[in-house]
Amino acid sequence: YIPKENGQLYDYLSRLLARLEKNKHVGVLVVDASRHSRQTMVSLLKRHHFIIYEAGSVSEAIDALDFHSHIQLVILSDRIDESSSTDFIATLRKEFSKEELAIIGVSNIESALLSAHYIKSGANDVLRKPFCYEEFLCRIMQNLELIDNVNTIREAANKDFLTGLPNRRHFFYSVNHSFKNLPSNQALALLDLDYFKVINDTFGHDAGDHVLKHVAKLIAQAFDDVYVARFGGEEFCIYLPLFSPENAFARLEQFRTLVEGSVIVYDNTEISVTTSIGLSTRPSHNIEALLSDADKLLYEAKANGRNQTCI
Ligand code: GH3
Ligand code: MG
Ligand code: MG
Ligand code: MG
Repeated sequence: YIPKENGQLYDYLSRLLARLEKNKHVGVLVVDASRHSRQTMVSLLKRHHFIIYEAGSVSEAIDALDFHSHIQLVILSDRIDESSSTDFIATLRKEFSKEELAIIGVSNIESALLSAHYIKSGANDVLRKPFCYEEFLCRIMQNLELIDNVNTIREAANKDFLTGLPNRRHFFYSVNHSFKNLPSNQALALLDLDYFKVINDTFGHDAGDHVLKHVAKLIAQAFDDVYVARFGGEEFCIYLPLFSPENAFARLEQFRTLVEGSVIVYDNTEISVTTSIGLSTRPSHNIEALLSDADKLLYEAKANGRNQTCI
């Protein structure tokens, strides 16, 4: 128990405790050919609750990183056999960015250029032996906090804040990065809730938000095998690669009736909503062209009386 009045110390210790809690999910890989040095390092790290892995060689290290995706930190000694530490770091950097995997070099090489060499090859940090444990831990914490912060920012940049669905930006990014060329059998659906303004006007904006979250959750569940996004307002987009027009139409119609039949309860009030869908099945390599096609079809669905899928 630390009295709150003890301001700075209290802040420091509560940050430390929060970090220790997080560390239980963080994998740390200790790479050193010497078993004895590994053990020294491991016993130090264990006190900080990390999940610890050991590798005695470069190939063991690569295997560990391939197998355990929660490894966020590599402590790399210069005592490794198959290559120099800096070459090994450069190799790792081809696969793992500095923002997803921190590498801290630990070396007893007597060279003024030691840190420069390590950092140029891609290390996040370097310590010269013998080092002070307190500093070592501070540097570990600093690097892990940086990874956490980058992850937080990345998530905020990719997610729609209200619904938690991927946003428009992330939708384009992931579709374009998944396919060099879009497959010719594909479908893209634009969904727009019907008379949503009436829902807002009748039940209030918070109720409208609740409806959007509800529909988003249905979308995430029903289309967890394809690409979905909230495009803005009450409009959603779904990209179905490798789907025939018939199968895509069936999936969207099934979803449309699911929304139509679902009763959304907000503040003891039952709200129902329907959705209009424009479904493009053009074999185009251009996602923008598909979108503009789907938009026209969505307009048609609205004009024809809403609560329908136009293909
Ligand atoms: P239509 O059937 O033609 O699509 O009619 P509509 O009322 O759904 O369409 P309209 O474009 O006139 O209105 C959309 C409304 O969605 C207006 C806007 O205030 C509301 N809206 C947009 N984003 C949000 C949001 O994040 N939360 C809430 N509650 N409302 C939103
Ligand atoms: Mg509208
Ligand atoms: Mg609408
Ligand atoms: Mg709209």
